[in-house]
Amino acid sequence: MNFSKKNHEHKNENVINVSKKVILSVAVIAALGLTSCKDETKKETTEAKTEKSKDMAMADLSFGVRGNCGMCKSTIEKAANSVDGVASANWDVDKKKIDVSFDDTKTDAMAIHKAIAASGYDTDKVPGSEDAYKGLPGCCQYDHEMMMNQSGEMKSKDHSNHDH
Ligand SMILES: [Cu+2]
Repeated sequence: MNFSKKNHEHKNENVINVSKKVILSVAVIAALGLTSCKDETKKETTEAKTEKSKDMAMADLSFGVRGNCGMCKSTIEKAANSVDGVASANWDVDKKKIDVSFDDTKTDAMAIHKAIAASGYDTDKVPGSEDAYKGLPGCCQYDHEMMMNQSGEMKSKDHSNHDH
């Protein structure tokens, strides 16, 4: 009979549809599994890299940078950290001095001086960009004559204010 044949065909179609769905979900699961595996591999690689960079020769550098306040500190440190290869940067508001630790296979001292100067701050080697300085908040527009790279001792030995 025609009717029953049609019904049978319909059933077959359903079976095909179901198996398609099964294949699809298996493929999705497999893909998900692959992705998560990849993610784990990526993580491991990053961790290995971090460990490697610890073993690499890191150079430590300290130099004078003028500035006034906590906002200056974040601008200066952000500028230093933006240099590829810089691992850490810490500017001391009292001493007007920055301590930078960097990978000397990736960058050098001058690149760090220049990055800080570009953000508007004088270093003891590179004068700060005037345009960037003008854009700094008023409280951050430090005195260009300010002493930098001071230690407590240097401060007390400073005779620059005396007339001889
Ligand atoms: Cu400031």
